Amino acid sequence: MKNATFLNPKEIAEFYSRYKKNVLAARKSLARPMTLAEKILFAHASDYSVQKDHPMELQVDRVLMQDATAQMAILQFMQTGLSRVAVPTTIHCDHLIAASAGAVQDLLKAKHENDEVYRFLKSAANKYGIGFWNPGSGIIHQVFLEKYAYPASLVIGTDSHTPNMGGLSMVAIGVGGADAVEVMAGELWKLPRPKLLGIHLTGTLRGWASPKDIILKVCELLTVNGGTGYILEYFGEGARSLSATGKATITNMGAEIGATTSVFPYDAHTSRYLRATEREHVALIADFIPEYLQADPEVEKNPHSYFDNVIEIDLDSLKPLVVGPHSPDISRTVSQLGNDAEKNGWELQLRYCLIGSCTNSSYEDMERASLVAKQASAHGLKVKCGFMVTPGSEQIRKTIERDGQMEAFREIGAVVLANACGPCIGMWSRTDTQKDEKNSILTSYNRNFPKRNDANPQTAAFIASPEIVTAFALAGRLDFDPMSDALSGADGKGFHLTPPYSVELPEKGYFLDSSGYLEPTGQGEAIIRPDSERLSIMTPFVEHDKSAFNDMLVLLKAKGKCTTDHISPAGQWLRYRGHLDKISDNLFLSVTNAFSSEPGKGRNLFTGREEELFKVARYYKSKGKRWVVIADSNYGEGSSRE
Ligand code: MIC
Ligand code: SF4
Repeated sequence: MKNATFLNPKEIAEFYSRYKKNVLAARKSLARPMTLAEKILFAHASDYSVQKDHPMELQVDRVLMQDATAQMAILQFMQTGLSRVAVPTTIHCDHLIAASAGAVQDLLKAKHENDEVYRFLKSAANKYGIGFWNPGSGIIHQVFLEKYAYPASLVIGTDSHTPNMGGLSMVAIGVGGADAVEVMAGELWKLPRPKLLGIHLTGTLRGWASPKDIILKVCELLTVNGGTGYILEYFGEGARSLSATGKATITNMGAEIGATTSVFPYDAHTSRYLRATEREHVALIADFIPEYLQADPEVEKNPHSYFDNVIEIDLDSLKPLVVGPHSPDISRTVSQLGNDAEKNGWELQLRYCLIGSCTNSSYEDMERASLVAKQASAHGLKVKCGFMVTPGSEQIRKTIERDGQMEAFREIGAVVLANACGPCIGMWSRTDTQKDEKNSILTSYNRNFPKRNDANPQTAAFIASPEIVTAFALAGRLDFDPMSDALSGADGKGFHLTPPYSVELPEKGYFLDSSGYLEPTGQGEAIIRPDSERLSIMTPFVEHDKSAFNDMLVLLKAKGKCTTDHISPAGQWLRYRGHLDKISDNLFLSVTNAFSSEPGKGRNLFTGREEELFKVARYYKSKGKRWVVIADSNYGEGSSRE
């Protein structure tokens, strides 16, 4: 078993015997049926009698970090003076690769430009006993799902889409680097006890509807902050009808509604996925203890007694959706999009369609999208706008290269990007539009707030499933309905697309690949160039006494939506994620301040000048004056930046 290096069989067996014992003890102590999220949390808790308003102290099984957030986390870990991490940890290099010409050139360029950051992360990983995944090996969540996920485990990751792994029946939560460092240093992890929201799925998906549409529906129903403070637990016959990777699409995007995480019960799909990805030893045990990997039967029978809130979604009647622009909860059916676009004056011509990202780059996603592409090729039709494909990992890339999906994409005119985040996080050297030019794009990603993909506030970004995105690329227009409108083939004859059927797992098995992995040796030193512009060694923070918080100046009062992307934008700033002083120059750049006319600005109370907030903050610091920020309702929601 090749993957034994990733999930040691002996440790897995020990984990499940401990887990079972802990669930039984918690059930006895609570003396009532439990949901799955409760079983996993209580089995990892130091004390399951904790009151609802007390934080739980949890034993975390694993930590994962991506290259943008890992820099600051490792710099903090170095302050602890420890020689190795206390829990298994991995670093995945995916965020710093900019999309431009295509996979090969883009990867070479990224390796050159980020050389010192990669060197630092690699050397630190080696020294501190952290597994390291090289740039190009895949997007953090896809690689983790393929190699490290196992049902009932508890992981934290320095990326807000860590809940992706909830699709494999585990509790996976996105955190900032400081939380990760505490766990890596051997501390228990504190989590305010989440509330529970049950999502009852009935029926089965039909036609063009896909798992993506389930989560887009949840976004519509709950809105962008409706999940705050909740774990979303899916259940019902509809939940049992979905593939493991389809479930991961759904739990991934729970981040968009502010949910702590989302989780699906274990079933035959999960088992098949584990077996297909070299984790048969996990499936063998999990298949034997299903009652520990799902909610107790009473919960499904009477959900309102066990969840704080319950919503129902009927999959039989679910239609494919398109959300956006600018927010994932502005939703309508695909068929209504044309009308909405005309009414709102959105550019009808699509400039780009992009599929992939950690949310939708599984084999099943690529297969369904490629079935649409093949229908077009059969009629000699190519895409009518830019079309980019991001495979989620080298394993997926090699498998779809072997099985022909990649060829199908190329045939209709796709550019294949590196196995990385790319345009999903604004790492996109886009040249077809002028700055501030109004235009429309459609992606299968998860976030679509202004400037997210290309730094242009006038780009209207919409989100849909990969197969719907591919269908739209063939029409090149927002006012196209793949379910009823005909496309015109090379011979001028019209034809209709038929909905793609699902192939859950590759018939010939995955092209298994771990070539991008480096096992740590525990040797060497973390390398930082003394003159570095990208990395700076940190100095310990001073401990504050309470009196330090008196008589402070108000730097800003946030008004309206104020996510981490308003507080510390990404895109070009990803460069400085390892340099505390330089990254501070993007502080609050996009925040609307109740006391000033332009976003990112505020009044300096000493000089009376209105200027960038980071300049005001630096000025106060130079005068020894402390300052405070007054937050609005969703302050700090979104990404995992600290
Ligand atoms: C994102 O999707 O916004 C990111 C980029 O992955 C962030 C992490 C980061 O900014 O480093 C996230 O989701 O946490
Ligand atoms: Fe990367 Fe996009 Fe996923 Fe964030 S959401 S981890 S940027 S692919």
